[in-house]
Amino acid sequence: MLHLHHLANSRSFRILWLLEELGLDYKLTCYERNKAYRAPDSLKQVHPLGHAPILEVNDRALIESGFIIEYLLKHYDKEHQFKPAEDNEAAWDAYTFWLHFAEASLMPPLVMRLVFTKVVEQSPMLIKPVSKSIRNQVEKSMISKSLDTMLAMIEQHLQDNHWFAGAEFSAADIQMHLAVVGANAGAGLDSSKYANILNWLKRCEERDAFKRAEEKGGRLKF
Ligand SMILES: N[C@@H](CCC(=O)N[C@@H](CS)C(=O)NCC(=O)O)C(=O)O
Repeated sequence: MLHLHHLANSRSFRILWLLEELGLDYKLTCYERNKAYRAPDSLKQVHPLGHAPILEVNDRALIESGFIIEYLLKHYDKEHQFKPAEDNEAAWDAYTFWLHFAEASLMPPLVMRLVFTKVVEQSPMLIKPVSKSIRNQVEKSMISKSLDTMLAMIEQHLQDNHWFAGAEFSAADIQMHLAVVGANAGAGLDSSKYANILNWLKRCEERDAFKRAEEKGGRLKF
């Protein structure tokens, strides 16, 4: 029995989407974020870290979206529909690279941006100008340049490849999707500079499994 614990607007959307792509039967429990935009304490009863996603498999509580994806594919994707086979070396390398890149490189500056946005939102009126100024400095010195460089690299890859692993859709697209949605939040990505990224986002979101995941888990809004 698979039981997904899904937090609104979170990485657990990846697992929901993959479960739909795989056509598996699963139980879904949805959680709302609290006022501080954190996961509710009840998630800690499922796993001590209390982060989403958590996938319960029999008596185990699996965490880490990348690991859960790999676990599901190992057990339920014997035909390599969502992960290239190892002998398809170029596609396997690309799949593995982007699966890791999403969490290890692209998510950290996005999380930093989100944290500073929340700090400003939650600052008392009197110190808001100070927190805004700190946020702006961090954005300028640590976040935007690094994101721009990564986005240029992603744009180039999607100019040369229809999907992250090459010609075929894979779970690397699922892992990258949430991060790219995060990068596209707010004013949105420049449509002339990042046309290939925006077209890829559209292709992802046109998939039936994506639409079913959205119906069940809610639309991602950052
Ligand atoms: N690297 C982990 C990150 C897990 C994580 O930080 N999840 C966030 C949601 S996107 C969370 O649960 N945050 C709520 C909180 O920290 O209270 C993964 O990929 O699963």
